[in-house]
Amino acid sequence: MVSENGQVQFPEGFVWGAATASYQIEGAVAEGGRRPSIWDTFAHTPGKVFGGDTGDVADDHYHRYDQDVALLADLGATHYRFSLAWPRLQPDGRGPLNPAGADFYERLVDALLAKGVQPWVTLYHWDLPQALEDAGGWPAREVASRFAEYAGLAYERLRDRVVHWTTLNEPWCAAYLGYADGTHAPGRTEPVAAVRAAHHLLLGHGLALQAMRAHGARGADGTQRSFGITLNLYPVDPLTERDDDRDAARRIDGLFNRQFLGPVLRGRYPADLLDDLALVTEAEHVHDGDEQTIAEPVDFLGINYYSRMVVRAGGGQRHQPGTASVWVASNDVEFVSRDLPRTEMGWEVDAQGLYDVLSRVQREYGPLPLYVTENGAAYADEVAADGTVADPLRVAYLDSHFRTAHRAIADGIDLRGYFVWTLIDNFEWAWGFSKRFGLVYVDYPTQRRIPKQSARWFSEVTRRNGLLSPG
Ligand code: IFM
Repeated sequence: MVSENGQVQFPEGFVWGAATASYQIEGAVAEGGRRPSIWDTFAHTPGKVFGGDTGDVADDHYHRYDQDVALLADLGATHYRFSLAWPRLQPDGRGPLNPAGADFYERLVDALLAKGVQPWVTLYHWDLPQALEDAGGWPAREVASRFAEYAGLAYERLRDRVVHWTTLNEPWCAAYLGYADGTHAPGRTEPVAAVRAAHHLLLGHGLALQAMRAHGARGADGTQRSFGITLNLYPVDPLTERDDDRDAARRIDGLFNRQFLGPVLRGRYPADLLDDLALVTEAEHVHDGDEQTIAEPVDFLGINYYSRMVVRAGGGQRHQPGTASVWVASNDVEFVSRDLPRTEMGWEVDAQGLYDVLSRVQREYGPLPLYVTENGAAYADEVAADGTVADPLRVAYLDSHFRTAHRAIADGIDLRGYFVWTLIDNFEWAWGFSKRFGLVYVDYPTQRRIPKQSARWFSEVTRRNGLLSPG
């Protein structure tokens, strides 16, 4: 509902949350039996992460989770999306659960439930056990089975307390940043390996759903568990209606969006994507029955949205051997900047893009329940002399995106919830601690948490389940 003065009201029961990921916040990388992940190795490799930052301590959330859960409760969050660290639960990526790791997540989940915040688990947010990378990493088919084993064990342990289960976060990033351009762990620059990694991540997703459901899809109280995946999706627009620009947009959309939406929600890879990729690799790594496994039904789709891409055809070769690019078999495509405000990541602020993504998914792949599992912005926040942190740009960013989400719901899109990225400033991957996305500021030397202006604003949104008129 939108009132005449611009106030908006979200549907009753709308999920409001904040999201984080294990390696970005936990620290304690050598405690409780945890062993290295690919991100520990990568961050400790000189030159890979800005400023030489690592997740060794990060937000020290492993020791301070009680305080962080209290922050969530103060925000009025109904749900908290966080990831389990695979190397904490299965330090070498195989075998029984590590008791100390499982105890940590039980304590966290219990602390959330005690404050009335529902846990929303992601099984994989990029911290692959290093031992599995040493055995070939995601380009090796075996890792998909290892992931399913881990998912089944984690689910068995926590399913009585956790309703929502997400297999993967942003498999495009894990595959292409990790194995094609090497800007993320494990830092490999092998286009064929990246294509295989994407497939094995998706196969792992399908196998993990089967493994979890094999334990029963209900909790001890008889209520249904809910399973899904989170994809990062952007609209991809051609700069002009020229055929070559439209073809460039088709190819980038295929790599970024449809490579994942197709198999998960339609049970097949788009034929045009396979044709494009054939320039680099045939799809012999896709075995009979794999697409059926990947299409194991999901109960929801999580969407991470940050911006839009506008592209045009370039003059170069589609495949330039030796080029470390995420745009496998589309090295020629050029990305066009627009005259829009940008966040500290350099990402253009484009709230309408969220509407376009949600409506496209519902129209072409739905109907199915959708959640925005991440959206937010990095800005150069500073603590003022009076100890407060004013972040009006983040408030404006979130306000515009929440209003867009509301408009989508009013237009019949089945959007059920929204998680802000992120609860607290944290380790922003290759950018280390130099980018702040949090609703809560973290003073890293002291680990002091300071709720920003946006945190207070967000708690009003959750309390009202809506937005006041702008200005
Ligand atoms: O910090 C990341 C998160 O881990 C995955 N999605 C995008 C965020 C901002 O870059």
